[in-house]
Amino acid sequence: MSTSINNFEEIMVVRNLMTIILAVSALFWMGLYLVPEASAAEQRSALIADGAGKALRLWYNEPAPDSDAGWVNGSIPMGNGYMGVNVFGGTASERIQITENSLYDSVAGKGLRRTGLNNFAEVYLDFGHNKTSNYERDLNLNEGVSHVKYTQDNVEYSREYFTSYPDKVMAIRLSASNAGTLSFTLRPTIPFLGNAKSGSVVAKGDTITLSGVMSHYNVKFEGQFKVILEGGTMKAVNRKSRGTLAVTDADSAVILIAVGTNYQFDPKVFLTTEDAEKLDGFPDPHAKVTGYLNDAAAKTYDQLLANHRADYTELYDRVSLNLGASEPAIPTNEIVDAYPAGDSSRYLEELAFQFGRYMLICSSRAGTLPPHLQGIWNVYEKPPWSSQYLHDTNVQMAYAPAFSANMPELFESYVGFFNTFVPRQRLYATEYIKQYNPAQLDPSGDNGWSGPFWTNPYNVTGKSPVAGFGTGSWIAQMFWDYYDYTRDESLLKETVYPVMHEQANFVSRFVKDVDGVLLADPSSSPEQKLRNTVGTTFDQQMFYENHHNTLTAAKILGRSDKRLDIYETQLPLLDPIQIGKSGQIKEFRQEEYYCDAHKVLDPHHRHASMMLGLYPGQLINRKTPAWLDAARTTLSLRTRSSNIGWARAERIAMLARVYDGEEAYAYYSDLLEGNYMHNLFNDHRGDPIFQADANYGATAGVAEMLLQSQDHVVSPLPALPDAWSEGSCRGLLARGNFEVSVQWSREHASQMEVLSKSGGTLELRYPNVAQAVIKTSEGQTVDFVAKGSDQVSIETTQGKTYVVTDIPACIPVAAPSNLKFTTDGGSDQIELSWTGSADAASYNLYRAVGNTPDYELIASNFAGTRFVYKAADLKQIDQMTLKVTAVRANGRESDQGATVIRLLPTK
Ligand code: FUC
Repeated sequence: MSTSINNFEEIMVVRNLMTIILAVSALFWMGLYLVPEASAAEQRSALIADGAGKALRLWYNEPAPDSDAGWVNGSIPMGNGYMGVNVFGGTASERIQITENSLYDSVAGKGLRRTGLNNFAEVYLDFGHNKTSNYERDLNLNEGVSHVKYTQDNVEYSREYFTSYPDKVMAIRLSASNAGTLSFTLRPTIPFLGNAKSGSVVAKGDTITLSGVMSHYNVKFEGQFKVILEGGTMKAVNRKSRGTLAVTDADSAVILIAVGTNYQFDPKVFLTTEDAEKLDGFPDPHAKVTGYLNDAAAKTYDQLLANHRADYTELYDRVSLNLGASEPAIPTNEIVDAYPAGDSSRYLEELAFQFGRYMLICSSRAGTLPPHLQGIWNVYEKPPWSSQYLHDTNVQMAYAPAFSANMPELFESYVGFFNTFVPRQRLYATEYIKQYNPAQLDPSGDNGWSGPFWTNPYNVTGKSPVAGFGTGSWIAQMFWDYYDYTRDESLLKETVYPVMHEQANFVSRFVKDVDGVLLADPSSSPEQKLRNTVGTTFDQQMFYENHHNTLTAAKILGRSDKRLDIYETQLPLLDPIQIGKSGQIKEFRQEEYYCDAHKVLDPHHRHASMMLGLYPGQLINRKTPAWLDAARTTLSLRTRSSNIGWARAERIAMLARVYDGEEAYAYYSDLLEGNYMHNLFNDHRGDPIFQADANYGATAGVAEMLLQSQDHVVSPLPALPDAWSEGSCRGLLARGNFEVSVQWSREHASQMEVLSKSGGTLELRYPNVAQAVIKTSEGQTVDFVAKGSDQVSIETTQGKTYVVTDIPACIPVAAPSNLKFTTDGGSDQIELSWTGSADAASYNLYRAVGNTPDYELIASNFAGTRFVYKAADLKQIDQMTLKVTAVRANGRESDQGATVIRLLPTK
């Protein structure tokens, strides 16, 4: 596409208008600058008003009901990687449910709910407070701390809870406003005792030890609960293997909780075939858990809290989003119920964005198991889909916000898990190459690793007809993103490159030559019912992306080898995108019109796997405008009808990537309205079934609305909806390790800041950015090269912040619509007509033949809303996309156009 050039006069008019807007908005934002205390968040970016100081809180004025329904809808989730915790906040009896991600039973049963991950402990604090008033409980996202407070018998009781990653414990502080009025019984229990699980709870001194064995994998588990009192007395009572600690008349108390199992990140777990022997030789968790508890108990509560805060806020405070909401006067359940009506919709949108980040911080920490379908929270004996790891969307969605929402090191949790199961995948890879393409087999076993589908901490299934081997390349893409966002070369060398290269190795041996292209066989598009076919777009796109990224990484590291040569030869033959007769990106090669490949296919399917090159991939972007238009068409054909949480979350991002802020926002609204429960857990599809992926995915989707960089061009505010006309965001991460903050007013960026964390060239795209003022944060003028009016290129210095102000407003040019053929008899001449754009002084016509990614310009700057297109090859070309764009008098062209597919009429 041609780049539009601006008329200078228009810019000046707009500049004057902008001066007024900027002055008004400066006054508006100054109000926010005057927030009295400068928090750590404000110090990060002194220039962007980000609403720091505003508490982002979930709060309620009653406890969550003591039931499964209360757990899923009302309890407050916490976690530190070592344990997930759901706090109910009861007053007669507090219930704290604990999950440990390695406590597994056999994966058995049919249907949606199967045994698998088990509930670790149900812990009760019996207070007998039945006549309470002024009740409130909350979860403060700014600090990762939860509270309960109420009054009973004129005493104000309060409790504070946090789960600490650095100290590996949960800590609870219980206080009372009057000395000597705190009495309770601590009563940890083991849920679901029976054949599969045995154990006991023993109280001794100030500590209760809960321990036992989950028999299928011989998982030994232990939890310790220590009570530290100020004033009062405590008494250990043991009745029938049910130990309790009764506290009487204390001033205050602290409870510390540590848990663990004998599970380890060791490939032996996956390589041992006998389930009961997988953990053989690993030490009993007693010493480990005792160590966690003793180490924590050697510190004061305040020290533990300070450690937790420092660890948590270091991650959490990197990013803020301010949509102008103020702290609501009504509890979170009412906000959720009222959404999208009510005064607090913006607040819920901010809250849900940060809640996804919070959940990832809770559930994905280095050295601990990564988040599964339910993150790190499970109350059931038969959790949905066994709480496993699914690699056909769910795991990848969990990690989507890790990079864009600036918490890349949280991916270390997955790295540890991946390294544990990948040796098993290598064996599968050899098996599959032997089975599907024996001529390509490396007899010494150097066949790479193949993509898994279902995984749990103990076993990984090989292939599945439900999804093709593209799952593996999709995993490798997360590794690539880990590097591409952080630009840490030693990470690339040690951690990322080997994973990508080995995945490409498997793929390079697996694909087969079919009529000159290299296709996956067998191949399935996730969850669609047409299975074991050839060359689905899912597999082809994922393979293409990984081959491409591996070659890029090899160049960065200066590597060369024989297999890299093979990947290079194969890359152009992987045929990742095919455009169908509806103008759609085909999901299946046998598809002609949208979704007509087979009657078993669901045209409204929740998965949109043929679009993964658009998001989270990088294949379809502004530099492939014909593919981008096909992606837009496909998204509208897929419709908004799926009510599945994660699918809605994924579409937020996909629509953002085709620059449709309104539709992206519509999906975010659908998700918040239709899937978010009172505690903000995502209800997968209304059963209610909690699934964490949409929580993580919503955050990633919103991040894509605010910042994109898939083509390595840093693009702030690419898909801002009208509902967010005023706002700011701080600290989102772009590829290239650029940290980006933006403040906007009337949907126009008034200030952008880019912190260059690794140096290098910054390509920055924003309408009219080439006419803006660009300085360093120290006020030095910055040299840049303008690439048209909307992009600048800056050679950055590591550690410097680049501040962009005075960006002239750009009034977008409305696109034409309704492009159609007035006459087309299959000759070398066709006549086109369209509905004109009020902004157009003239039009441009383009065409893209077949599957080509780019358009060629056919005619430019012609007037009227009809065009007779004559070309000798029109008689020969089976399929092409035609596109008309509007051009304003100043030369600026509409970002989008009207498209139509031209099929050669069959004679
Ligand atoms: C995939 C998805 C479903 C669900 C399940 C756990 O099968 O298609 O929607 O998320 O995983």
